[in-house]
Amino acid sequence: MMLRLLAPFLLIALMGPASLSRAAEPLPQPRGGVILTISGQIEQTNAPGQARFDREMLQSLGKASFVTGSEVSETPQLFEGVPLRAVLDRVGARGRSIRASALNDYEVSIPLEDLRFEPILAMSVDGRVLTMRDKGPLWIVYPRDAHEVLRDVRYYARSVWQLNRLHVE
Ligand SMILES: Nc1nc2c(c(=O)[nH]1)N[C@H]1C(S)=C(S)[C@@H](COP(=O)(O)O)O[C@H]1N2
Ligand SMILES: [Mo]
Repeated sequence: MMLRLLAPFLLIALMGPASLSRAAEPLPQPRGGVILTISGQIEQTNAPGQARFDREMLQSLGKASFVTGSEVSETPQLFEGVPLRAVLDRVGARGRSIRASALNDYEVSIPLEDLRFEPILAMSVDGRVLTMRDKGPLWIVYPRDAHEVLRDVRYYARSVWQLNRLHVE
């Protein structure tokens, strides 16, 4: 009797955290053009060994924005996009670092500790959607003006523009 009463609660307790996490939902197929492909140590895929995202899928993961100066512009600009953390959570990334690559084959390794600075995948700057011509469609941007330590070539080098691939390792 007792067990029958408790069973539903036990079930909920067992399912709880995993079923609430967005990473548990299967990743849909992109309907628009793929602008970001994630590979490596990830739990969610929608192509063999890869998680592919179109713009809408990325936007559905959340919004983040900040105003900051950068290597590109000392005049502070408004960067808007999706938190890098939300994207990595969505694919169930498990690793220590990500290798970020760009359309121009630039590549850099970003330690996952950097997520503490809440970098974003910027999709627009000062309200203008980023095109490939101006460092889009995705640009990893750190909130430099919020943390003195980010004023460093290490982080500038991790500010990958024309980003199109992330490999979790
Ligand atoms: N796609 C891409 N992103 C990149 C780079 C690059 O060559 N290609 N260079 C990096 C380096 S080393 C720095 S210091 C900053 C500076 O960007 P800037 O050359 O536009 O000033 O961008 C980083 N992001
Ligand atoms: Mo650099």
